[in-house]
Amino acid sequence: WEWQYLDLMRRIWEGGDERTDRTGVGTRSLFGALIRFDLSGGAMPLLTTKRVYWKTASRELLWFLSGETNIRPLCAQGVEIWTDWPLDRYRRATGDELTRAEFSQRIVSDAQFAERWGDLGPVYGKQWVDWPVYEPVTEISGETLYRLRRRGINQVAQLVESLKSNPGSRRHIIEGWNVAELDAMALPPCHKTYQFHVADGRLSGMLYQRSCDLGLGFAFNMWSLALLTRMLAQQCNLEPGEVVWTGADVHLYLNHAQLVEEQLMRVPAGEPKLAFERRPGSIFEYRIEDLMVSEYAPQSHIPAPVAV
Ligand code: THF
Repeated sequence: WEWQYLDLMRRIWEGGDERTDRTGVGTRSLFGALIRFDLSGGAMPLLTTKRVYWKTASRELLWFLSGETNIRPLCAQGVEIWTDWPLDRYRRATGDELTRAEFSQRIVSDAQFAERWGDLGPVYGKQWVDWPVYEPVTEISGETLYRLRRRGINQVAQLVESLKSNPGSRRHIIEGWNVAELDAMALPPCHKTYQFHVADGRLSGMLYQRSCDLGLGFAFNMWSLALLTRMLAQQCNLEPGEVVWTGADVHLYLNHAQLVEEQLMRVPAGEPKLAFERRPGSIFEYRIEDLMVSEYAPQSHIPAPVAV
């Protein structure tokens, strides 16, 4: 499968449309791509042509499932993949030029500081497990007044229920794109729509990603899609089926030239596997220690800067 990734990378690097993007870095991009992977036998879509920090990616997914939108629990685990956005905001607002490490340390050690500067707004975690709902409370001179319901919709819990009670449904969806709240998010969701499908006792998962950083984010996004599908399958007593990743604006940042050129010279090797150490009581109770990856002997990590 990894050739699908490398071919896409080559196609974009050699023939993608060059465009200026939000971050000002510049990209080459292609609109519309699809990659499939079969999860049978414990297989996972983990790149072998560079080391991918699958624990970091998994901690991010568990953080989404916890409903958190503050980077504090991530920083406390040494996960810095979301730190650059709050840091950027902090620097702009205060003119304080502290380093990322100092900022992250402060987020961990100072709860008030974290509350003030560490929140990303109503991003994935919020929308996945607490999508806001308004309910009518009263009518005053012909106008209905609404209030925010204390608990929003837990899409993930509802998904597990619907997979169990109505597996044949074509509505097994988790949606991150809450139009009304986009402005309040540090970054509107990239991996915005997940859909699941049950056939022959197998659970497949599909992701629609509106925007994909192919050099950096993709490895994480593909891993997380597969991990989420596997966790849901375990919870619903289904066998893992396939994952189908689709990307709309799929791009390579121009400052990822070294990564791209190095990775395109490498050849995939090995078939990494994932097993769960136990079956947690619910989809919300997985811990990093529950994940056991084997047969992963990747080539060396290739660092690349993240565009903020
Ligand atoms: N913005 C951009 N420009 N690219 C992205 O991939 C991206 N995301 C999330 C939100 N905005 C994005 C953030 N996710 C890394 C990985 C995932 C990220 C952000 C950064 C990253 O730097 N990975 C390094 C290792 C980092 C580490 O473990 O310390 C790598 O080499 O993989 C895509 O969802």
